[in-house]
Amino acid sequence: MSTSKVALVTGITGQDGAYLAELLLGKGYAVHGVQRRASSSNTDRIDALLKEYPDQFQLHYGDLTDSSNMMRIVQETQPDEVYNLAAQSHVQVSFETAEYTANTDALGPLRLLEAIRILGLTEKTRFYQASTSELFGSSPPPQSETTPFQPQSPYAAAKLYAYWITVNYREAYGMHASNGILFNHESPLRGENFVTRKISRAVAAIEAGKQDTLFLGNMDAKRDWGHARDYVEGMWRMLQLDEPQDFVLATGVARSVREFVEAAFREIDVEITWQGKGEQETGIDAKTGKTLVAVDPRFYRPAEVHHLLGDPSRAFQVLDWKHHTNFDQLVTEMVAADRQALQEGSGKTDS
Ligand code: NDP
Ligand code: GDR
Repeated sequence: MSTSKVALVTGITGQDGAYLAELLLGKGYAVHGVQRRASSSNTDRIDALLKEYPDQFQLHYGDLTDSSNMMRIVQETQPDEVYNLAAQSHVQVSFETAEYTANTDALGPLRLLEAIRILGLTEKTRFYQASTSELFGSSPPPQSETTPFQPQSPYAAAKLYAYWITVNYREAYGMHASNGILFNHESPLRGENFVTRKISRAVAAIEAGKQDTLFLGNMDAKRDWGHARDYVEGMWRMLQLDEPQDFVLATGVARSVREFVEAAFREIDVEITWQGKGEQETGIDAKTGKTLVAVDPRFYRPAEVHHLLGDPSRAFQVLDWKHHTNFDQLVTEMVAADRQALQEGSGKTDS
């Protein structure tokens, strides 16, 4: 299918930005991405796409904390669809950078919505807000679109504002604005300090003899982990609906961090057995007796979200969306990619 539509994607250099760009470019969209200025290159995830689609794919320097810049980019690009993926997206980091996180994650979407409104584009431009399962926080599982929000971090509190301002602009100005309430989604492109990628990289590095031990925080936390490639498809489907609505995207299966560790080590034929409890817990290689996993309380959070498990029924019914990659396939793909990166000499081992 080919289209002459124009999409503006913030957060283009992130994990989801790369998968979404690939999807939209493949559908024939002209894609404009917002890139932050950085002292060294931050376009690794999209460099291949920039080469492959030189006429369809263009980057603009920008930052969600800069209203006039957002206004200019929206004016210049006149997008049919805006995907607001940009965020300070790390929950633990948000406790240390609470004000900055609020500025980017709460006021950033407001700035974009205001740009669309002030430029008279409310009829033309559809808006996707990257909302999150972190909004549910301590609400017991399973969580759906009707579950009360109980945010547990500055990140989640900022995203709560973004969620409601998106609903508000939909209701107040009739905008086609939707929230995707996405549960955790991962991939080989996942940032290196999120737990899944930290684990997959460590497993590859331990196998290669480049790392001794993987240090983690709370291993009891449970998450509903899917693959980013599946989730960007759901984002796009939301903006193709006649009526804007909010949707949970999830797999419907939750696993603990500990289970992710076990599955990842199985990929290199290592069986982990656990000893001790709490801060004393260690993961031992059942064959060699070596300690491969240990707890470092530095990775504990001031407040934790213990159990996220999504109910994606509405997305299945209305969007005809379902995940294709399950937990085991996700772990296999991530560990394989990090093993290959190490073999090719591009794997960093600084976790
Ligand atoms: P990443 O952390 O991989 O990417 C975040 C992107 O936002 C990067 O491109 C980053 O740029 C950019 N960015 C950060 N701050 C600013 C700013 N002030 N102005 C402009 N751009 C900025 O996140 P993901 O791709 O994983 O997630 C995409 C979105 O979805 C985020 O909003 C996240 O909060 C949300 N989300 C993610 C989920 C997940 O499991 N992945 C689940 C639910 C929601 P740079 O590369 O320069 O740092
Ligand atoms: P999360 O993802 O906080 O769910 O936010 P993350 O991978 O950071 O943590 C998941 C769980 O693992 C526990 N954990 C650790 N986490 C990290 N990062 N590092 C560790 O060493 C570690 N040890 C244990 C955490 O405590 C937590 O319980 C992600 C982000 O992508 C958000 O932007 C998004 O909104 C949500 O997912 C849905």
